[in-house]
Amino acid sequence: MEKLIITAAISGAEVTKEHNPAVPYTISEVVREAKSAVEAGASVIHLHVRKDDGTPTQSRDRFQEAIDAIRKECPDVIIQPSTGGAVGMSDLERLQSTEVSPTPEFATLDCGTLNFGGDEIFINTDNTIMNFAKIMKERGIKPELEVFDKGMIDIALKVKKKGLLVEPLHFDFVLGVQMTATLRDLVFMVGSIPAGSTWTAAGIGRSAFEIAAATIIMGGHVRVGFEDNLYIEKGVLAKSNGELVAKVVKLANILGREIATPAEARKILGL
Ligand code: KMH
Ligand code: ZN
Repeated sequence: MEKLIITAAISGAEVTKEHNPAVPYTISEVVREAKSAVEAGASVIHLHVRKDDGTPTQSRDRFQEAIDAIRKECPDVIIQPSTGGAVGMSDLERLQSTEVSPTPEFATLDCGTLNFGGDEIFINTDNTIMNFAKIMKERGIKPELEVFDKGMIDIALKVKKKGLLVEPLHFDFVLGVQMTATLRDLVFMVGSIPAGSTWTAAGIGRSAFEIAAATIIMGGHVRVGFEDNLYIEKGVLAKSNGELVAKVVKLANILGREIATPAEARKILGL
């Protein structure tokens, strides 16, 4: 089986220090969390940035600052900026994360609109998705197709039909936001993507490690991190993203799956 790529989603845009005091806001906190994840075995950092007070931002300058600072400590890691940003941001605002230098090799592409809790709606119209895909293709950025339910796989395949996505596709199944996060859901999602695609799965909240274990067995790749889950076990907050990544490494060791280095992850993903 292919080696396991672990993505650390170190901060997200929605979780705060009130949820877990280790959620990073400042550049030095972002570097601390990225470094802890990489040292534990992550080869990809999924990156959101914040202002120092924790407010989410898609500012090009803030992304540049964070990426440059992470690079100094973790020169080889794959940095995957978010183009999702936070609920309510405009498309132009969100795309700024792809305008850093050098151009990112990898970035997220959200493939549909979804309920994000309470009155929040994360809007991704067909035109938004196609425009993001076109820009990412022109800039040579590989999209990680963020799919929060099966319909979003179908939207991604529609975008591919228009020639805006290059195969092999890479999907990230985000389970536990819009759809539930059961093993049946995971098997259904994996069976719904084109042969030859690669995939990562992220279980939100309490499903994180159950989804991780199933994914390791099924040959997919795993995403964990504060964006998705703040607890290392029931009722115990994780001290760092590194602690969450280390738990996935432990599961992989038990289940006999080796961990990919960033160079190996680049090969597997075709970056
Ligand atoms: N914060 C969510 C609204 C992504 O990074 O592309 C969007 C998100 C997905 O986190
Ligand atoms: Zn994200």
